[in-house]
Amino acid sequence: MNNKSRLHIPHPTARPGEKPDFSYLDLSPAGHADKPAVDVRTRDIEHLSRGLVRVLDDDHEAKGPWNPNFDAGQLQTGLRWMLLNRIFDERMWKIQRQGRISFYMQATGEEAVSIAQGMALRPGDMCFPSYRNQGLFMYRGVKLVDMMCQCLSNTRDMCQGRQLPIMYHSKSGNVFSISGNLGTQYPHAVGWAMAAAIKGEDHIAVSWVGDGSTAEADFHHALTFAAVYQAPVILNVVNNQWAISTFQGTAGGERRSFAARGLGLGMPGIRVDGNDLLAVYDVTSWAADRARNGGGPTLIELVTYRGGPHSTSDDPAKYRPKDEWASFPLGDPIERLKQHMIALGNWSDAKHEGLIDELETQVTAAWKEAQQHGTMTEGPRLDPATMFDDVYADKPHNLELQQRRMLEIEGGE
Ligand SMILES: Cc1ncc(C[n+]2csc(CCOP(=O)(O)OP(=O)(O)O)c2C)c(N)n1
Ligand SMILES: [Mg+2]
Repeated sequence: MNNKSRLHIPHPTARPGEKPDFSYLDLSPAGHADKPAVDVRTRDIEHLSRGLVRVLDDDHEAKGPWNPNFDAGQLQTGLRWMLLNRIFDERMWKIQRQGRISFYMQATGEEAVSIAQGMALRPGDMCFPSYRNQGLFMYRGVKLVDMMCQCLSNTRDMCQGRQLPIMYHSKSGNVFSISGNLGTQYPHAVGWAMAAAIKGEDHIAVSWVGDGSTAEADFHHALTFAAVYQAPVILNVVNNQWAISTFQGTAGGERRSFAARGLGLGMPGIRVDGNDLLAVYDVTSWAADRARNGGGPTLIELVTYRGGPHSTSDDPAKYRPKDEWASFPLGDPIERLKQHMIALGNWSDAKHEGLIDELETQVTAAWKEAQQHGTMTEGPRLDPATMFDDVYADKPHNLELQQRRMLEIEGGE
């Protein structure tokens, strides 16, 4: 036997107890990436899928052509919403640990994705989010109390108790329902964008998946349709390095960047520092302009790090070093923006603490209000008889039977 073939099993660079090792991450210095015109040919910007668009440098200074030159108000808006996202997540985590909701997922360390991209889009654009885009729901007008009531499956739950906690939607905010089946939002977004193009609208669709979800067939189908029909869509891959306990290499990130996934189809890809609010905002605005001007889809890879556990159901200490987040070279998006604002002279530690207090109070008030509509242990409760409504336009026969049976049992008691 002289067979040299070997099955390659990707392994993360560090497991629990080992020193975190991010040497696999290609980093470009802030300000280095060029910014092409929005009608550039894909073949002329292939390098942007390999490099990393960064604006904020390690000394918290904004640099280069992708700097959106935010004024103090815009910087504060970005900081406020990212902080709200984090404080909300921290509170919901505790609430789950107290046994008052059954499940939760945080976006810790990834807040710049939802907030910067939310800021770069227009209200008429349609968003197809993943479960880590709660910041986007907040930014697009969903009240905290309504998000909490969804997690409580109580009488004010927007899903009327039919969904897992965190599966929000917002019709008025143009944010599609979160799906538990990974990646389904990608073809939905592309289909919506194709319809917008057929109707001659200038709205675009935007979707998000994680690094792990790029291994789903839906991801690839969606890319093909988007490229073939030049759909006005932004397809985001949030590369937070982990997919529950498997690292990004398991989904195919070892040899080429996720941003390069569309190149074979002629779709441009841009790899961006996902923890840099300014860079994410500007890259998203560029892709939105390109789509609105008939340039078709763009794939954006947002390089970030999942600072917390995957969800309330797992323990990352079992599969990655405890101090990995602290060693992540792109840091924490909130801390970086805060330091940038302090360096500019329009922010301070005292103002920051004041803002945290204000947002904590807002979250506490929302939680008080949410509980009035019922918790897992206290009423009021949803009427079980309504659980068959609003699922199918035409109720299937088997559900009719089940509903009748339930009413008989209830009536008999
Ligand atoms: C089709 C499908 N397969 C598997 C799962 C179970 N699952 C839920 S989240 C997840 C990991 C996804 O990781 P990634 O796409 O990187 O997103 P992240 O959680 O890091 O944001 C898996 C395997 C699922 N929900 N749907
Ligand atoms: Mg991931």
